[in-house]
Amino acid sequence: MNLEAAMRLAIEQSERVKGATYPNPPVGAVILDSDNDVAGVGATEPPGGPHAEVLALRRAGERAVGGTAVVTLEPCKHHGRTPPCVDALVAAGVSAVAYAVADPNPVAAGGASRLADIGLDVTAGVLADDVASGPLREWLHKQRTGQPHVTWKFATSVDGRSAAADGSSQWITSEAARADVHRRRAVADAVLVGTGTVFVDDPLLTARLPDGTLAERQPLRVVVGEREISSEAKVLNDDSRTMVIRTRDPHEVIKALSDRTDVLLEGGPTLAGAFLRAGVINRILAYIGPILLGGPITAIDDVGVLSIAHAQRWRFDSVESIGPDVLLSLVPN
Ligand code: AOF
Ligand code: ZN
Repeated sequence: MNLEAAMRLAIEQSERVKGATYPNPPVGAVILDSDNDVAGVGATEPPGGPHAEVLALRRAGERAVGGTAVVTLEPCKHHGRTPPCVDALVAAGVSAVAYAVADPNPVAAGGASRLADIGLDVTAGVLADDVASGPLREWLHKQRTGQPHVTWKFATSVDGRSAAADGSSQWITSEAARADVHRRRAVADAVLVGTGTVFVDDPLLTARLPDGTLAERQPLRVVVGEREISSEAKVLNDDSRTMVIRTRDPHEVIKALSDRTDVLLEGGPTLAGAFLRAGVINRILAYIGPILLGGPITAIDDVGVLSIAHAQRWRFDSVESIGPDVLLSLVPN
């Protein structure tokens, strides 16, 4: 197996633990033996547990000797909650290390040059863009800015409506698209709605499996706004924890969520507009159903654009079909 194929496997490993490692990054690692066959794989355990490399080395055992470690993040050289991965790699006898992105955390960084100094063959940047825009996107954003990464998710008709004129909105997108949203809730750190959505839709905001049962991991549920919500609101039930933030100022909300890495904003149109105007949305996920609704209820209110010259311009970073619907992913241009 070549380095890129091994890195794809490491990315797959990291995606399996996405959401379970924060505030630590979801890292994937693959150990190739001296014939370049896969000897072991691993992914970061929840904080305090072993890093990806250590698990992959454990599984590879003696086959790591003279082999290559392929890791989505530069191996750490610090004693944190766990000992340095560079020491584990050297002790296991690997002769080469390839990684995708450098560790921006000043405490952990420097592993690559340490390994090179010891005489290992070190390759940086393997599939770096795939990793940086994929499994490590939210964590890298948090490291760079100190703020959580915010994804705004919404579902609309082809003509941008989130409900029919009478307010009915079940269902604009298919079961398959809704299942995708639940999978994303299960890997998010927090799921956010405004009080308006609680009044209108009374959502549970939990991550559920297709049979309706609760997923193993539940995000923190967050309700934002100045109005009091009913103590009977479903979002306050015992299925997961819920935080109520008594402000509509997006910057205040971000500040209150500063210990989070990956926040999923699920609306409604007023809150999403405020977040877009404040420039605190880092990714948009638009689920679009093949239906037309017309009428006044749009997915988003005012985004502060009065003229086309001031339009918010984004870039599609992926377009995929989900059952009969499409999912557009956008990132800032
Ligand atoms: C790696 N492999 O799988 C991960 C790394 O608190 P600690 O000791 O667990 O260290 C957390 C830091 O280590 C984290 O901020 C990041 O810089 C790095 N994470 N490093 O070599 C891994 N998860
Ligand atoms: Zn480490």
